[in-house]
Amino acid sequence: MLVVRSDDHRAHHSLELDGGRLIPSWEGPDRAERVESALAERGYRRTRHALPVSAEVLASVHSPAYLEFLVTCWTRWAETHDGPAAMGFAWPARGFRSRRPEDLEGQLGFHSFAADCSITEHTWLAARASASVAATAARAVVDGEASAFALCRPPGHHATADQFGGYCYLNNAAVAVEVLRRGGADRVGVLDIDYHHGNGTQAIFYHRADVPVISIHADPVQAFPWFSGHDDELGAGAGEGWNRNFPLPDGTGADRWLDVLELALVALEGAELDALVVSTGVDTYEGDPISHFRLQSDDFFRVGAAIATAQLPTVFVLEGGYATEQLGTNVVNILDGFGDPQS
Ligand code: OKP
Ligand code: ZN
Repeated sequence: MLVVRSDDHRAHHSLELDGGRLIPSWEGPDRAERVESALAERGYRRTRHALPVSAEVLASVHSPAYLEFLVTCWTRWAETHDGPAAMGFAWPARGFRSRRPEDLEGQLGFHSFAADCSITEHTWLAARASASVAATAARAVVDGEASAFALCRPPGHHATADQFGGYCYLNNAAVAVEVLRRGGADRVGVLDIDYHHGNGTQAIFYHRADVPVISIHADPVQAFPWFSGHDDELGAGAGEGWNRNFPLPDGTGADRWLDVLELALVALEGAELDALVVSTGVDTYEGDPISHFRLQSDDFFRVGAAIATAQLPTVFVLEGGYATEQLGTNVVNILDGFGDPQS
């Protein structure tokens, strides 16, 4: 399997509000390093550097105002603040208006939905590189690769058209979908197996029938992002029936989780897809420090093998996974389980 990567993620290490303190984010550069070394150890030698994602593809996923905000945020922040991270602290919550303010601190709230996520000097560089990794992996599949792994960091599935949050700034999975669609795949499915609900991906494609989105995740009554991911969110308008959520309780282990994956794959089979994007989070691992499912490292082989039964051109896009030491093993177990005759 082809691996697509970039070094530009390294300078992005943001701060997050955690237990009343600002701490270095759980989502740090060491994550990508662990995945890189596991890939090398396990013989994944076909590696490609990301080519820059086009402005056109980015604009098909995100709003112009949001992209402009991301590009300029740190410079604007540093002109008037000496604090180490730009983050919102007031949001257009219930009863408020969603009219975009002019002031930067207001815009930080307008363009985010969570305080686990901040913008620092190189966040835009890293976020754009991450989207470029996804775009390049998708392009490789358009050009004939059976599958590709996009080693994305920061992750993307929480990012909506115009909001960051949950460590995500640009929606890498949605970028991959758009590149596949432009390359001739009429119907592209998203299968999101991260522990957390991919609220951003759901929102971006909620009204579309050409991009079915299926997610298996922790029940939002118990877990972040709390306000998205219930099983009655089925899509709307033209997209009605094309969004499916499978929320599961904390403590869920591999047998139950894999049964639900079978259901998700049956739903995808009915969608007659041309290609598949897998939002590949391994924070379902039992040792994950911020998540509460109980998959073990060996179970990830079964996850990859099950996804292979869909027999679709597939782009794996890295999302979460915070048990850093086992992260590489868990990710590569999925890829190995999937298998790829070209590798
Ligand atoms: C991103 B991805 C509070 C921690 C809250 C939310 C989890 C974001 C997960 N400091 N962070 O889906 O793995
Ligand atoms: Zn996650």
